[in-house]
Amino acid sequence: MSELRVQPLVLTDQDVVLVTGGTGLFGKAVEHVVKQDNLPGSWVFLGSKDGDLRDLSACKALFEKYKPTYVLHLAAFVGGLFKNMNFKVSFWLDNVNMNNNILSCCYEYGVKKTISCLSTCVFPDKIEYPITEDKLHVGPPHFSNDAYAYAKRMLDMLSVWYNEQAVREGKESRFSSVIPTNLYGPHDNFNVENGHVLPGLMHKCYKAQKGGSDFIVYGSGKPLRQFLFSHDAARMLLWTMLNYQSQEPIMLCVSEEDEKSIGQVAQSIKDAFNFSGNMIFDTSKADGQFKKTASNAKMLRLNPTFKYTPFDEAIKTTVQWFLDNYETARK
Ligand code: NAP
Ligand code: GFB
Repeated sequence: MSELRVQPLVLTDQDVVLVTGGTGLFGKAVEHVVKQDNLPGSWVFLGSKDGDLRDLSACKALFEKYKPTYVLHLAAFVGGLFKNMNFKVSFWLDNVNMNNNILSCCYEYGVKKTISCLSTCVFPDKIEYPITEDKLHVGPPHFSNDAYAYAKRMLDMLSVWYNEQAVREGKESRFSSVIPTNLYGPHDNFNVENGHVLPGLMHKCYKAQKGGSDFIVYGSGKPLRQFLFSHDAARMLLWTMLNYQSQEPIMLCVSEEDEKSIGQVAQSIKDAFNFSGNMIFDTSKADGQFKKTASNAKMLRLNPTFKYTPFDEAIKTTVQWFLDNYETARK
C-alpha cells in the first residue's frame, strides 16, 4: 500500500472529529488551525472534565454521545524530564489505560481514521542519528522516561494489531500514529517542576525579571533538542489525517540543522523577555538525554511544500501568549 492516498480524505459537515487531549498544548493548537482554516465538520475538543479516559465506561459514553468519524488521540499523562523521572508508574498506568480504552472504542465504533501520538523521546537512547521512524523498537529507551516510552511504544503496537484485526475482518486498516519532537506554544504547561523545558524557562525568566533575581537554567545547557512550534505540529497532524494512509508512524519535527542546545534556547528566551540579569546554569540538575535528533525526511518527502514558522517568531508568540494569559496559564 502506498503511503499517500491517491485522493486525500475530504471532511464534510457530517464528519465528527473527536480530539482527545483537546484542552492541552497540542489540542489547542489543532483547535487554532481548525478555526484559522475553517475546516468543515463538527470538531469536539475533549478535556478530562468531559470524561476520565482511564475509565472505559467514560470513553464509551463519549463515543456513544459523539459517534466520531475521525479521532485524533492526543490525551496523555505528559511532562518534562523531571516529572518523568519522578512519576513512572503513573506514566505507564495512565497512558496505557487511556490508549487501550480509546483505540478499542475507535475500533468498536468504526472510526474511519485514528491518529495517535507518540514522542521522539521514546526512541532507543543508543542509536545512530538522525533517528528514523523504523527505529522505534530496536533498543531500550533512555532510563529517565522509560515508563512513558514503553507506554507509547505499546500504543504504536496496538495500532498495528487493530489494523491486522481489521484486515482479517475484511475492513480497512485505519490506525496510524505521529511522532512529534519537543513541542511548545500557547496553552503550554508553564509549571517549572513538571513542565517541559521551553515553558519552564519562560516562567523562570518571567519570575527572574519580576523579582530581580538570576535566571536559572537547569543542567549544563549542552543537551540538544529540535523544538517544533505547536501550530506547525497541528498542521502536520491534520495533513497526516487526510493524506497519509500507512500504519507506519511519521515524525513531526524540524530539520536536523534546526536542532538547538538548551543554552541557545535559554538565550532566545532571555532576549524575548529583554531580560538583562544573569543567566546561570545549575549543573546539579539532570541533563537527561543528550540528544534525540530525528529526521523530518519522510514528512518533507510526502509533504514537500510544508512551511515552518520561524523559531524566533514562534518563541515571541509563545512568550506574548504567556504574558497575556499569565493569570490563567497552567504554571
Ligand atoms: P498537555 O498539554 O499536558 O495536555 C494533555 C491533554 O490530555 C489535556 O487535554 C488533558 O486534559 C488530557 N488528559 C490527561 N489525562 C487525561 C485523562 N485521564 N482523561 C482525559 N483527558 C486527559 O499535553 P500535550 O503537550 O498537549 O501532549 C499531547 C500529546 O502530544 C500527548 O500524547 C503527548 O505524549 C504528545 N507529545 C507532546 C510533546 C510536548 O513536547 N508537549 C512532545 C511529543 C509528544 P486536561 O486539560 O483536562 O488535563
Ligand atoms: O523538555 P524537557 O524537560 O525534557 O527538557 P526532554 C529537559 C532538558 O532541559 C534537560 C533542561 O537537559 C534539562 O536539564 N532544562 C533546563 C530544563 N532548564 C529546565 C527547566 O526549567 N525545566 C525543564 N523541564 N528542563 C522530554 C520527555 O524529554 O521530551 C517527555 O521527558 C516528552 O516525555 C518530551 O516526550 C518531548 O526533552 O529531556
